[in-house]
Amino acid sequence: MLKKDIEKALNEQISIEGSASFLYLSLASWCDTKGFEGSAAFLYQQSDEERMHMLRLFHYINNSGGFAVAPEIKKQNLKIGNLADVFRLVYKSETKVTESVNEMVDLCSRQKDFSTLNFIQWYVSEQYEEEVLMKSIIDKIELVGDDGKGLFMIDQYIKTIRKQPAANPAAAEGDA
Ligand code: OFO
Repeated sequence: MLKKDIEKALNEQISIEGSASFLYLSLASWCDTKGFEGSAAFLYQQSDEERMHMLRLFHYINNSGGFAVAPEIKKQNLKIGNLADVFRLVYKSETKVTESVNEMVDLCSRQKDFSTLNFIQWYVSEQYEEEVLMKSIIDKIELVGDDGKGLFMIDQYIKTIRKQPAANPAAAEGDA
């Protein structure tokens, strides 16, 4: 049975993953309408992935005697000038997710909830991989600056990125 404060924190994590999913959908839309079709495809895929992260939490909470709550969709006012801005927003969102995952780890350790601690480890690995990937994309975009040809090439490269979810034994548990 989940402790109330663990259930609350897991539900907050659902909300954070849901926000990331919708943020990536908005960013995909921007890319789609600016000719960055590779980045759009990548971000649509990332948006789906974040939804899966959310569902994984849903199943875990409900399977553990808690009650998973669907998050509210908040309107996003984004200021995007170029492709670098898009991936800076992605990176910022990922660091926010990482912070909250780390807080979950801390809470589970303090509460000695080793089952949830084990479950949340998958997110720790996933976040590490996401941050490294997004940072490497930003580095490449910054290398070419405003050069149209360079941005086109990078967009083509981004299209080829097929991220594998983090490998962790806990991944199978509560898998959506
Ligand atoms: Fe689920 O936020 Fe990153 O992966």
